Amino acid sequence: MELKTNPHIKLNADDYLYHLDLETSKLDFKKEFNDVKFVCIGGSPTRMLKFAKFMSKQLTGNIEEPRNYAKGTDRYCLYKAGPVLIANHGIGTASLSVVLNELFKLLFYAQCSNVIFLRLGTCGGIGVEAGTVVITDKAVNGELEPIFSYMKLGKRINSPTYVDSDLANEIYNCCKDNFNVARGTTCSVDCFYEAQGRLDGALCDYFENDKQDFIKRLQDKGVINMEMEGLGLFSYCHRVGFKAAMIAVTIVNRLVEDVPTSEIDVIKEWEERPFKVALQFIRSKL
Ligand code: R2B
Repeated sequence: MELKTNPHIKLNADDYLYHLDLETSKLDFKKEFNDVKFVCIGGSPTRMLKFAKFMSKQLTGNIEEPRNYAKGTDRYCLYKAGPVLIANHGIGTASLSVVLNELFKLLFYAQCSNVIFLRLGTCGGIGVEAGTVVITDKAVNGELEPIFSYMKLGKRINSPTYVDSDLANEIYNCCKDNFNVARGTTCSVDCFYEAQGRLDGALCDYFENDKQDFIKRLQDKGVINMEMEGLGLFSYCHRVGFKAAMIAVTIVNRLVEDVPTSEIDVIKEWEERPFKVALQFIRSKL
């Protein structure tokens, strides 16, 4: 059997998932991962370790330090809590694309089916108060088009993004009574500073009124948050045939300010909100 999106990848071949430091000849992927039904990813390894501990305790009652399957590398981390695989993806689509390719192959070698990907992230809010959990129902690029642009063999490919609105609705409906959640369009870009119209990067040749015009244009298009991985997530998952959703907490309202609060305890509490939404959704499916 071969991976349907790459005929070069065969089920029983030796493969080394380099950035996860996992080898098919050294680990029985099917035995370790065949029961995986959800893959939860987020930017920071520390936050995803926290999520792994939280999910282990909630789903299995296990309070031991979770095993990091990717401990041979410091690129990414990889944990498992019951049927949930947990990894970090770093910042931006380039970093996300590497771990997604290797996670997709891991799921193929483990012969998993009907897996749902959830990105649990942080983002900047547009007109929603900081601490709001945003469920994406449409993803657009910095030109406000629902298109993910990437390079293949030296050519630029523009691929339309697809957000599974049934899945987004399901997540929203299962948590809307318990959490401060909003549904809307996410603008996904490659840079934290200029592409998001911030005035506080080292490079900036525009002014407050230009930034306000940009943010207003976003708002007029229904954008309620900005981040850096959503377009890639939806595009890659759609191409390989996995459902995906994004649950991202706003850590700043960009209509008011550019820089998130420096109160670290407040940020930490906000960062855990997507954990709770994901747990509630995952529990509803088990
Ligand atoms: C949100 O936060 C990170 C940048 O600080 C980035 O990964 C994103 O999308």
